[in-house]
Amino acid sequence: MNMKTNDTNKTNRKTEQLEQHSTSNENEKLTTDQGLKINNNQDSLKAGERGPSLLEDFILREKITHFDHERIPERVVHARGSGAHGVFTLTKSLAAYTKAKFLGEIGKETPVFVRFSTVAGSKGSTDLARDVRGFAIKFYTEEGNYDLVANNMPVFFIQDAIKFPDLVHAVKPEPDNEIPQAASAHDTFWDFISLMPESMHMIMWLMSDRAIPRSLRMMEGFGVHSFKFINEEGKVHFVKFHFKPKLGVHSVSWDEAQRISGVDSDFHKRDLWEAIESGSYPEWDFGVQLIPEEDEHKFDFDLLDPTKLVPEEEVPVEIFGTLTLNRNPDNFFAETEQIAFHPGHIIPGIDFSNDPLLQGRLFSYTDTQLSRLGSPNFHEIPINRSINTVHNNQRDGHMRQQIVKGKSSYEPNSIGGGCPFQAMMSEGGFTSQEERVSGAKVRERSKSFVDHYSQAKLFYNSQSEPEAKHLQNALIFELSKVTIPEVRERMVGQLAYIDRSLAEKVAKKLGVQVKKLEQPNQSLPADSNIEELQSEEREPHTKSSEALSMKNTVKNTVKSRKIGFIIANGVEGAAVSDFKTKLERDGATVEMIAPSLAPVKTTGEENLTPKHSLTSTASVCFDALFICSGENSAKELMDPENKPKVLNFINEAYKHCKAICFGEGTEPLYQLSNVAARQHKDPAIITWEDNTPDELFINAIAQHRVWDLEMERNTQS
Ligand code: HDD
Repeated sequence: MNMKTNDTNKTNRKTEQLEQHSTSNENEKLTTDQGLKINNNQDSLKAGERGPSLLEDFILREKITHFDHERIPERVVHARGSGAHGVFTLTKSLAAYTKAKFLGEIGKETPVFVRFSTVAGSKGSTDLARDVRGFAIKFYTEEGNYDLVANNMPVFFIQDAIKFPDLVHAVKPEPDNEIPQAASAHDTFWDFISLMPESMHMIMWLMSDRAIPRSLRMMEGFGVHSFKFINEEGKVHFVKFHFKPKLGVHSVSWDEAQRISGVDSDFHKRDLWEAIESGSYPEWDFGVQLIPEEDEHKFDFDLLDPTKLVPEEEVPVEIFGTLTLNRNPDNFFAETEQIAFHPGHIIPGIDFSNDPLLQGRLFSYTDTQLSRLGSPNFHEIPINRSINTVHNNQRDGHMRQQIVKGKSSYEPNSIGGGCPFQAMMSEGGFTSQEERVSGAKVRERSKSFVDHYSQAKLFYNSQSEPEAKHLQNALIFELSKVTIPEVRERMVGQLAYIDRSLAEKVAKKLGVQVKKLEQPNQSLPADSNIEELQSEEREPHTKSSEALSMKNTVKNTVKSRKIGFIIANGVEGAAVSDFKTKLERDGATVEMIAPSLAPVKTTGEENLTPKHSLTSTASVCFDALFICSGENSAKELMDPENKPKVLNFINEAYKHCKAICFGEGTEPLYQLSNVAARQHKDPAIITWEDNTPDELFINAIAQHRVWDLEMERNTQS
């Protein structure tokens, strides 16, 4: 029995099902795939000890053959992922809106597996790429699997699935030289984007700090499309899905992101894994925006347009449940890699809208699994199995697992007693929502999809000053990598429709002019009256929205924040343990960093064992630093060998707007660092002169970063 599933809190129908397919090698003998015990796994069978290997060596052949075939194609997008098991708990009933059973009964728990991902990079690329993050959830409900294949941004680049291959080809490494990896900062991406004004709203999100999250546990999740809820009476509501992290939405700076990519390119994967292992389970509030079917047309945008969000000021997000991740996978490949999501996996009470992006997705996901997992039987892979047993007449195919008894595999039949039977609606049988549709067969975009700039403007207007500055810098960074001046200029022309001063600031750094575009909207039919349909003056109903700025996020907890304690011989043992206890009491994680990995002598009885040396880690791997009290330890840290490294730690943390606490006796280090040059009170710098340093430090860490002082901190350093 696997240790992890012994925990009764995490045992559910899905873990029990997975357990039947799990194995452990503990205390077992090595065998071949046929169960034959192997006596020598060191040498191949040879004709004489220096002779050639023999074809007869079935053990060698089996081992090498399996190895030769152990890679499968990576996902064409979202290749790099991190996953975890968990539970979805309903806290308020949605039965008035949907007949989906897992959303009906308060307290109901549904097992889930969540896979987070970056989009553009390959499987081995860095976690800290500037990119959208996937947030795909498989709910193992009693009515079958329900997949919500979501992202950490509420809108998308394109309005119609027919443009998806173009979008992905543009962002992926360029086809001639396969450069650059996991980055949108290159010619083809911006060439495409500058010709696709419908992507402007998403570009604002992508260039914002949302694209460089501090942690996968500190991101929002959005279903993007409008979906439909249908209740027992057949009443329909449009619904937008939200997941709001209980730890708040937080990001790193771009400079930090680039450093993290070098120091620990698995930063997000490790962070998620360690948080779950330590029992600090990531949690999200599950919320929905509900729009009665009859209100479909009451907005100044089309609910079917995936480049638009419904401002929370217009339709509030109501919270109905909690998503908790509480168990790491046992095997990355078997679970995180082989899981197969599909927006078309729905259950009674939930249905699709006519969003043309969603409609195209409904084809793509099963199709891709066939090439990725190699068989129409991918639903039989343990992680993909429904907890509701599967009964149908699908049969055979590569790697079929289920042994279906009986003679008939067709319907209707009399030989099999007519089984399996169709289910009536009252028995949970799925029926698509009855909807009247009419119209000429046309290959066209609805004119209600034409306003591409208002919500881009809304997003930009809603950013706090530091956030807007980061967004601006992101555009400058990305577009500076574009080698074709015409593309840069066209992109700046697009930005001018969002915000003139943003365009001007970016243009200045790119060495181009802000010019009016001759044809800003290529997606319109040639005979459209563009001036009438899309005015650059057009403003959204909502001029700014609090929910769109991370400034207004949760900032009252240090739970799971990683604090680096810099220590050396002679450190004040009592001060270290006091600070550590207080931080850990509030849920933070403390890790010791010393000049070497050797045990550190304190002024007390106990030695401290550092987890890191000043060489093996960097300040970017921590949320805050405590330069631990002690005159003697400060002296050791000022050794010529240690001093540059310690100062680099402090100066970098300072530059990245983090909380830093200087203990008693560390003034010499403080004076040598860039922190000493500060001219104003900085709430995130705590020193030996403060009365309640522990409280101040904890409060500063909870604020995440002092982004407002970024300019000041950086101009001094
Ligand atoms: Fe997609 C994977 C999310 C549009 C085609 N998509 C994929 C994953 C996520 C999303 C989170 C990773 C799932 C996993 O972890 O295995 N995709 C989205 C969102 C979209 C979106 C939120 C827009 C609102 N996707 C989209 C379109 C198409 C695809 C328009 C094609 C027409 N997506 C795919 C895919 C992938 C995929 C090629 C690659 C691997 C997979 O499906 O299983 O089929």
